[in-house]
Amino acid sequence: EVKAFFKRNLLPFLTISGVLSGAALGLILRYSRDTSWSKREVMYVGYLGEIFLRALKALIIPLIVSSLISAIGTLDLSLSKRIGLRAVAYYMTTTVSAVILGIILVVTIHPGSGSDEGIKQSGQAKEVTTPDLLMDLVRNIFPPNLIQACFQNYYTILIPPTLGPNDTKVPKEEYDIKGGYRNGMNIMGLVSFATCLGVALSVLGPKGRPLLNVFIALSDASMIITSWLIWISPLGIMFLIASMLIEMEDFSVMLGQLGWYFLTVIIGIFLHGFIVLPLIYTVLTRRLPFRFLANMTQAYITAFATASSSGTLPVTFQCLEEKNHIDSRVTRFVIPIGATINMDGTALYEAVAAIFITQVRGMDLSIGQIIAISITATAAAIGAAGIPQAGLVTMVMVLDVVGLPAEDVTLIIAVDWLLDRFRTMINVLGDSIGAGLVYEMSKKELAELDEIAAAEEARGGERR
Ligand code: DAS
Repeated sequence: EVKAFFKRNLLPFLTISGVLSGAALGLILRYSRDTSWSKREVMYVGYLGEIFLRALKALIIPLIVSSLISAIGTLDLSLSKRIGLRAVAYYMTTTVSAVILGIILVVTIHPGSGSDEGIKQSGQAKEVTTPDLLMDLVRNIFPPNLIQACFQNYYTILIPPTLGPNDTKVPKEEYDIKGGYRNGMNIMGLVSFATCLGVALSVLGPKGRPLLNVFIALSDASMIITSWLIWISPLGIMFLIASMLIEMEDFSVMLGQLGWYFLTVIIGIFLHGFIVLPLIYTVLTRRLPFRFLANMTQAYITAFATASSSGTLPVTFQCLEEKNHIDSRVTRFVIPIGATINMDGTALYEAVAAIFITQVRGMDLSIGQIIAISITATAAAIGAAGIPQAGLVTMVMVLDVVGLPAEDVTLIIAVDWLLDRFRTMINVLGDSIGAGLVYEMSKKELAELDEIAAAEEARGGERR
């Protein structure tokens, strides 16, 4: 019994020990000397982590495109519509509830009060306005060139490459300073195209089957590669966390208002992720969420280590299908969309950050402005990509709505690289619980679909 338990939980056990040893290694290295670490040394420490991160990213396109197309293509249209609507209803409800929770907390704790000696404007932000970001969204959702969408996204770079932990990991050439855009996958564009193609193949019926089979095979093959990759995640995560710790700014930035702001976001994120969402899951499925959450451990640890919902996608699929036995037609349909538009952690963070900055600026907000902030924080979270610090960029929309300039984001940038990891963890958790709920609500219809398919198969066999 004990042997079976360890065999079943070997990977999460290894991963958690990877996190702990990464933290220990990082702190020992960091405090082993008082001079700061050079970028080259940070790269050496994080080398294996970088390999793991890039291997995960390499899987994103084949996995997202083939999973969406094969999932939607194999479902009948009416069921796809119902599953899609259930997913979007859940996404909207949980994102808005996260924003409301964030606003209640930041107004209650009021982290921006007191004198502002703890807060300093650090770094220069590019002049970015809401129309810029709305144009980014349009360019991303409707990519004029699908091949280009595989390596070029339109997310405005707010802060030029600085010494922030995430930015030192992104080589300079990946910042196209001319357009101010980051070269990375345009996941939103690929998701919108794959959804359309999946629907088209479903409409096409038998004639589309040969192409659909290609995507089904590609999706399953990508999952096999994921199951190999996941076994190096403990090592990858360990070095990602170690390199993160040796290059982080010293904790003194956490004193004063920034520390209270950090605490407000963390309290909100954990309340939403580990109380509100599990409560919704328990009420709707009439089952306690502990086993479901325990089975997702690998996914949210990877989310924390990579700070990228998209990068964590392969692991999220694996945990949902292998551990929580969610039907792959549901996971491969709702997870790529959820990882792109459902970001509860980011929505809560954007509302808290914007109101915190108004508090530091000594501004009083009217009810109308608070409502405007909750709407734009929801929209900004939907528009944020599943890449590191995307939420920091789209927050410009929220600041804009209360008349604050873009560079005010530099007030909170010192702790953003760590908050990003926590909010990404909750983003992934929200997507996972969403998939679990949509599956529970769609079980019966999926079974009926299987019966029809089995009957057709039997009839086909008789005819042959
Ligand atoms: N890092 C983003 C993600 O991957 C979240 C954010 O930047 O807010 O979900």
